[in-house]
Amino acid sequence: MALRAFLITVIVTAAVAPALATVYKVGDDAGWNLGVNYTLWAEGKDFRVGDALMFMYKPGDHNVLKVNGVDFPKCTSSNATAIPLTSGSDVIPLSTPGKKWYICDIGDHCSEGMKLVITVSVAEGPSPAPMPGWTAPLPGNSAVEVSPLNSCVWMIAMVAAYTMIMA
Ligand SMILES: *[C@@H]1O[C@H](CO)[C@@H](O)[C@H](O)[C@H]1NC(C)=O
Ligand SMILES: *[C@@H]1O[C@H](CO)[C@@H](O)[C@H](O)[C@H]1NC(C)=O
Ligand SMILES: [Cu+2]
Repeated sequence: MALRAFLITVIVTAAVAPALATVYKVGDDAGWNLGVNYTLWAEGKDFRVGDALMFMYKPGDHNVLKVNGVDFPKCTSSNATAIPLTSGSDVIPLSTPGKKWYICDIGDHCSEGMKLVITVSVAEGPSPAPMPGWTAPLPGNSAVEVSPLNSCVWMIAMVAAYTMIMA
């Protein structure tokens, strides 16, 4: 029966979606640039191990350098071997819990605001929203997380539902 199959698809999707990783586009539409308050951007976001950050900017204009908590307020890097990311679409997987610090290493960009500190928590455990994946399709919300994986699950669910209804 198509309706029953559809409901099963919805339930399975609901169960799987929250477990999938979120890719956070840093700064949302503003990207990784001057004139953005990244403290404000990170506020209220629930970064988990398995999620990723995506820094989007014009290559050459900026870069992304991971620093430690001592260097972060000083906008410096004491790690001589650390190499900044420069591709303009840098994806950084959040593979361990704890605080992570990132700065733009070009000019005075860091002290002008191009610095981001986040706290990553373990993937397991209680989530503040029961199904964070379901908020992803909302348009026009600056707090919406970019999540190709969730979108993919949604698409599969839609196609499955459509196929079953048409069958
Ligand atoms: C950025 O936002 C945070 C949190 O709202 C605020 O405390 C801080 O003063 C802001 N920084 C700037 C430079 O506006
Ligand atoms: C310095 O940077 C390198 C390369 O990114 C990294 O592997 C290493 O862990 C860093 N060292 C410290 C002390 O943060
Ligand atoms: Cu910069």
